[in-house]
Amino acid sequence: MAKVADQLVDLLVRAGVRRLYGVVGDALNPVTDAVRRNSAIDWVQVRHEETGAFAAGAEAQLSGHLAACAGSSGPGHVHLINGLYDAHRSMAPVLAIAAHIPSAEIGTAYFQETHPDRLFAECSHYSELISTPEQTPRVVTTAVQHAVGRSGVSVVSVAGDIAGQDAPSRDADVAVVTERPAVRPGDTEIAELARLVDEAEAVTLFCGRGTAGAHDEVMEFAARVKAPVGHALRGKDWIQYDNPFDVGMSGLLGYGAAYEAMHEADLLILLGTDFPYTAFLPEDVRTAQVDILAEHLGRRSRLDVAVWGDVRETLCALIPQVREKTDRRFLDRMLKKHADALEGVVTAYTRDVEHHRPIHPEYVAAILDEEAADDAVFTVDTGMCNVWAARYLSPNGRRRMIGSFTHGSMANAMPQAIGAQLLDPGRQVVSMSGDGGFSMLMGDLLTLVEYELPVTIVLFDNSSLGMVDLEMMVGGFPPYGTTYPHTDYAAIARAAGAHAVRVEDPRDVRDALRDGLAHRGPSLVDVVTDPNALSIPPRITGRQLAGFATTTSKLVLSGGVGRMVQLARSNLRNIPRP
Ligand SMILES: Cc1ncc(C[n+]2csc(CCOP(=O)(O)OP(=O)(O)O)c2C)c(N)n1
Ligand SMILES: [Mg+2]
Repeated sequence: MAKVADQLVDLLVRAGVRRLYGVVGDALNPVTDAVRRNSAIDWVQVRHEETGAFAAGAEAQLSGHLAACAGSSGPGHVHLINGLYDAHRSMAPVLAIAAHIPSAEIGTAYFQETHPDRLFAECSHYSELISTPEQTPRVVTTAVQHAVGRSGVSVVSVAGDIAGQDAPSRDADVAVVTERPAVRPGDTEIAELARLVDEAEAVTLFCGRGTAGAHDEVMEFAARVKAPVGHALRGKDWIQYDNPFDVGMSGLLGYGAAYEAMHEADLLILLGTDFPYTAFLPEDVRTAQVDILAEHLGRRSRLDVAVWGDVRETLCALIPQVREKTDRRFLDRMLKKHADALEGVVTAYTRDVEHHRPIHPEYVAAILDEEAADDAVFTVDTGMCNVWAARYLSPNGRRRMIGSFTHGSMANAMPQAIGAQLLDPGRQVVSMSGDGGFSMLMGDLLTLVEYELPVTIVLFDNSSLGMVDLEMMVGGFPPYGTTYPHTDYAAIARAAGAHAVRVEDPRDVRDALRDGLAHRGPSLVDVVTDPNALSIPPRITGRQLAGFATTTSKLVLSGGVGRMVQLARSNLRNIPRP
């Protein structure tokens, strides 16, 4: 007779889940046993449950389909929480199973007792406890519909004794949602937006993650209304490539002329972005915003038209309704500004960098961009790796870059790489890791080795919590608690069974990366990098930058921009000569 746990696992499989990441534990035993007996799903044993949650979140972000993780009672599921926050805030459909203490003990401060249905309330759309077997099909189905339908986390809690009981007679033959619908905004909003576009002389588009799958429509619209196109970090994958209207990225890590294009426009259209830094958004420019989530509309900036729908559908409806503009002076001026801005910073890493010791991290990022595959997945640690990835990785529509871009957690990259590689074993997966981030969940290097995953970890090893060091410096604090003793991570990785090399001479960087990327199992390229890589523009004073996530500054960090300069120059060649 099937148990509650069998029914739960069977429902996950029907919803498309192929792996359950976690660490076993007594209350979870009926679930792991159900996985063992079900050939359609694998158990992936990680060394820390947070890794499992990050890995599931990465799978979900890359595939768009439901992924899952599990934790045993109390501390086991508490360990999931940071990874689940990240998945939820990245809008990744993830279902977590939180095993619970024996049902008869709930409410008695029993050994390991927590209240998982409450614990996960803030990082999920749905968090419920299965108290009787009869609830199982409906609770699990509802959890799936929440995670997939609303793009985020659902948590199902179940005590071990309940999970081990006979399943209810009602079969779990419920259809579950798998694909998001296309959402077309109302005619009134489209007409109003078209009117604003026709009235405006200078339109700028600013694009976020919601432009995924809408590259062609964004370009067609920009061409029609002669609009410069900027992006937020999460829009980079979808917008920066094949973009003759590119004016770069806005924000603290930004570069180019996105800021100017947004502020000097007379209509700014925000496309699928919940860009959080209001200091970078104009206060006196007419603004329209298009988003699939109505709650995103207007929460960061002034808004003249709120358009509730997905970006692609909106643009398909809008394009035929707007008049084609002929005056491209604003666009050309911004493209020129963009190219000039990039020229101004290009020397940041190029000067004598082949001899610079410790190795300049921008040099490593630039070479990695050249050596990585055209369809590589990059996972990027929070910290300075965000800066290097934002400025040096060249998207092409087939590469993908994921990080903890909304939650901003450290230690995300290597765990996300585990999920990315298991999802697609033939694809090149590169983890751009900070030494702080890597060492935080370093135990899961053993997971890479155990499953022989060919992930390449490129470790930016500056013996420092570099991003915070920088924050302290600009905040007027003396750096404190930001350095680590030098550690030979390559030796640790070799001892764990991975291919690993420590690189201290810049001339060895390219070969070390090539070898790491070509290696058929896990590899770690431990590059000893300069902790003082970025200079702060001298005009920044303490009060202007109050912290990475809470910045009120409009200033961006200095540094190079790699291949983008060539792109900007080639876009200038598209400007028609009079
Ligand atoms: C879990 C967590 N703890 C602390 C922080 C604050 N924080 C942000 S970046 C950072 C430093 C990261 O250091 P490392 O991984 O070595 O990268 P680096 O900036 O040196 O390249 C810290 C401590 C955070 N974002 N997340
Ligand atoms: Mg570091």
